[in-house]
Amino acid sequence: MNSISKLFGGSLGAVLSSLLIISCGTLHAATGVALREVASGFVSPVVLCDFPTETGASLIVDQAGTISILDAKGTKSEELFLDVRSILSKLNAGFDERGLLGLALHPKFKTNKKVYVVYTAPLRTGGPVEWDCTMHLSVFTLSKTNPRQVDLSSERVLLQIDKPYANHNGGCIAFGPEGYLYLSVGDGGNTSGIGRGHAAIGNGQDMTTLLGKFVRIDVDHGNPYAIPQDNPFPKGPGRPEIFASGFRNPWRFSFDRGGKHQLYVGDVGQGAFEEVDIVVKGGNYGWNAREGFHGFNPKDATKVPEGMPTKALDGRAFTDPIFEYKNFNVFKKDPDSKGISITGGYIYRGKALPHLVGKYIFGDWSRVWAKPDGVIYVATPPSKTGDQWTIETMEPKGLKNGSIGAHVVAFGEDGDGELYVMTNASNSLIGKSGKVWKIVAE
Ligand SMILES: [Ca+2]
Repeated sequence: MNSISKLFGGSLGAVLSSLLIISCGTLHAATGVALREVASGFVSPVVLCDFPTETGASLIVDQAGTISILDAKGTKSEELFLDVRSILSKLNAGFDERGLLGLALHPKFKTNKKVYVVYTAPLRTGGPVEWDCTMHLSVFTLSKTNPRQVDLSSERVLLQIDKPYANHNGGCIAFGPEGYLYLSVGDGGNTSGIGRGHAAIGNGQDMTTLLGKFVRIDVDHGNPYAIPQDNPFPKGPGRPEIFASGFRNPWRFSFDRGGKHQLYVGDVGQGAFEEVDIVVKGGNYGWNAREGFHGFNPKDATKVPEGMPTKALDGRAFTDPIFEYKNFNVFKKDPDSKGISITGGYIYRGKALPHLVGKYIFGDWSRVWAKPDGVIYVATPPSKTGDQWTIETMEPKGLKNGSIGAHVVAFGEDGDGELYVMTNASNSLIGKSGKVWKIVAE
């Protein structure tokens, strides 16, 4: 008997209880879960993915520049899978969005041993004066003598993207279902899509730069890569690598391993709205003319303009997000505000949590910038086209108000489709507070 029935007893209790279930029926579907710590001692873990040559093992990327193996027994390797610390741009002893940001193994990794990595390197020779760094997309190969280690000297840089500022890197990579490599790139940094290195129309809207875009390339052909002939603009104008445009800081994306294998991304907003997009070929997701479902004024990010532009300057229609939520920075005391910076996640397709199958699990960095008050959210797709997604706070067992007591840096997915949340408790690249938690049944 539940507590309401206990309190009122008999049929009245049953009626009240069912009313409560009706009125709150969708509010707590995100319970029945717990977070189990599976690895610690990281600075700030940003990627977890399957390591297919060892059953049950995963690779974990630390933004500070290292990759470790977590074996099937849950033991973190002493020896590093890859260590790029010597080739990274110098990182702040404080908050920093640069570092080692992306990892993807080639779909035929077991035979070709190719490992793709994204990191921020020092500004390349000849890079624009006063710009900050150069983002590298590189391929490495496994050591010929050690199957648990990448050969650092095997690096081949495939793509270099100069960055005017240190922030808004994106830097997430994954192979799509058709075998092409996708890379998310931030708008160049600073704030509101303006300043040094930002086009007058905003980098997200400027098709001559890869900043503020999703890039798609064919790493199996060409030198160093080929442009897929079904890219939306294979012959220009602008950069033929572009798959989709109009992003600010596409921080973490994933392909749904089930369903229609769609590409989901969390695009970090300026201060009013955080959003999730399903990224399609040729889509323009609006930044910096739009933030979520709203207009955006780069000259005053604190006021949401009336009306919403529906078309870019070149006439292309903007693509709406699938959902947005309010940001505390502008909507300080609004009960609908959910956070300050979205961390994109995954559609759950595992076995351990049947009630989450088909839902999008994502998070927010923290409800208060410098305080470790990150939250995990569960978004449920509408059952009817045209209806809204619903967003609930995940309430892992033992955690008050959904707060996980750390910043939510990223999510990961293992070979079985089970999900992990990666956290950092220092809001910086100082210390070793970074942890990896598996989302498990309560
Ligand atoms: Ca957008």
